Amino acid sequence: MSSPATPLSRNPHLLRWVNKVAILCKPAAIHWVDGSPSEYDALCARMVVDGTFIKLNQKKWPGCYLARSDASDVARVEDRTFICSLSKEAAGATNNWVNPFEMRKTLKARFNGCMRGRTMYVLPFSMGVPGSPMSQIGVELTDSPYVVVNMRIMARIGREVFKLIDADFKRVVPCVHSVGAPLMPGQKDVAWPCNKEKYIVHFPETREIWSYGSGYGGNALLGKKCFALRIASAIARDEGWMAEHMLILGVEDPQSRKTYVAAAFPSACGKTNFAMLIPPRHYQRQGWKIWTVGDDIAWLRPDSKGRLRAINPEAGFFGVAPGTGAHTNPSAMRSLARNTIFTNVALTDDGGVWWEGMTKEPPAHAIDWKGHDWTPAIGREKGHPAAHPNARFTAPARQCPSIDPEWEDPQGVPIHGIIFGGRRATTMPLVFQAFSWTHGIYVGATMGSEMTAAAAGTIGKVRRDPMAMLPFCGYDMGDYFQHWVNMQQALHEPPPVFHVNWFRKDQDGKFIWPGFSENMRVLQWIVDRIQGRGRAMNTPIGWMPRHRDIDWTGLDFPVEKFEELQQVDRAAWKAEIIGQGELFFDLHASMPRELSYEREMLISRIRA
Ligand code: TSX
Ligand code: MN
Repeated sequence: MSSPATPLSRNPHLLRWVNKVAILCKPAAIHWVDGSPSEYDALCARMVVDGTFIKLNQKKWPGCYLARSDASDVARVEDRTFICSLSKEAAGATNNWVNPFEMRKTLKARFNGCMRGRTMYVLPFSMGVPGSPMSQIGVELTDSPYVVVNMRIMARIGREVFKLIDADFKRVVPCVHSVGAPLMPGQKDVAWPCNKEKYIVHFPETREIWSYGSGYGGNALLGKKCFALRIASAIARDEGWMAEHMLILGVEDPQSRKTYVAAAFPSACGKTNFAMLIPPRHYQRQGWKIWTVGDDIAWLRPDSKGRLRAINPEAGFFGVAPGTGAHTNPSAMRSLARNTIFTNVALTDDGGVWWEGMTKEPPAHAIDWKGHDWTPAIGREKGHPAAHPNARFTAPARQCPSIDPEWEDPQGVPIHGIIFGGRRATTMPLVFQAFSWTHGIYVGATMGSEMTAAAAGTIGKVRRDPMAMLPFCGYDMGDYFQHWVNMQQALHEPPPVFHVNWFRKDQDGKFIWPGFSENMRVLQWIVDRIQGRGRAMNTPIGWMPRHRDIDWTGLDFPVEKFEELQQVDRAAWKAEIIGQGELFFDLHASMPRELSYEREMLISRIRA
């Protein structure tokens, strides 16, 4: 066996760049990542010794580890996320822009010597199956072994990717990551090194990513949000495809026909739960089945016949643990039962993990995500949860019981419909279908969620998150909408667009819709509409099902309740349209005219 210091690539551009970054960051060693199981096991074992990882009870949690982050490094840092295009206008009003020359100077100072005393890993990765025409390749230079092992679950990494790079298969996106915590000679390391100053920087024009100061999730696993969304969205715009914050699922009907949809929801709407939905019993008996392709990101591209096809560029799920349990998402629970890395969940006395919502009964005692003793009484009295609300599991997608047999098809799966959604207590009905592609774009562009737990005075206020892409678009949002409009030209038949809301409440503040498995009834109506057999009525906001257009077998959901759920309240919609207008104000310079026309038409229909 050769030493990890031996380069695994002969590509001169790659070798030169690795050398250049090493001279800047001054690591103590370089490790070329081959992606093998033995390398993974050795890195995990090393992290157990160093205190970064706790090996869980292998009888109950085979192949699983727990990491606890620094208490200050627990989530993405949007205010420290930068898009450094040449012009400020290209980045747009909703992104943090810094002049790229200024930023390069800042980064050079920060990265100078930042890896002292650490190993720099050369981590090649493919987003999408290696060699697929829809895939993209990157190399992340990182001083975090935690990043290497997480990336091995979330992406395709190692030798086979180096092979593609050496064959000059495609352009490589260079990514540099440091936790920003150099070690002086003799200095003892901490379990979770990081720096209080953080920079998550994207150069969309030169297609580079530089990340400094954080070891957590989207800040550090650069293939995910930084590459597969921010950089990929800019590449996709240039090349005529789309990088979207969407799950992909396939609905198999009793005739064994599969209809695929891609769906975008803001955070805290249960996107992963929806991607792994289990149909109610009566649907299962009839032969309905939901197949999961992805739970977070979709790359969509028209094929030579003008049909939209999509891949999930990821290989794993980096899911929020709290709220995930046998009742809300049994498929996720089976996905994370082995070979999973947990971050910031609680450790139970029997060497297992626990988080709020995993089971109804909390354990009598646990070690919380900060490493302190925890009991349900402490949870209640001090309001301290056992797991951090943003605690995560990193689990291989292939372990999901509902993973689609086609999920790794290099050509992607056909996309027959698009769904947008939000968390709205009022105004938004359970489901409607947009009148057209451009109306669908308007629906996606104006979508939003009500804030559940927020600063005083903001509860109930709608936070607009167009296509769930506000934090993830690598260029101006108005230009992004224009790209959606332009995509119609490449599509033989643009997919129908739907809007759903599982969260409407009644006068007593109770959820009207049972949600979860019962969402299958909505999916069936959507599939029926896509296949041209579903019935609907024309309303001012779109096509909507009547009570009789939905299959209610096995659920007592009376027509009056359904009408409350589907009600289009004109007064509420007038206020809604005014709220939607704020977005047009912020983005007026680049907003496509098509969307202004859609707004005018909506106003006319509501007024009529
Ligand atoms: O994920 C959710 N989905 C989608 C499932 C496929 N959640 C959890 C959201 C937090 C991340 C939901 N919560 C859903 C939903 O459809 N609906 C609700 C709201 C709700 C919560 C509890 C009940 C009903 C609705 N309980 C009872 O009706 C008993
Ligand atoms: Mn996401």
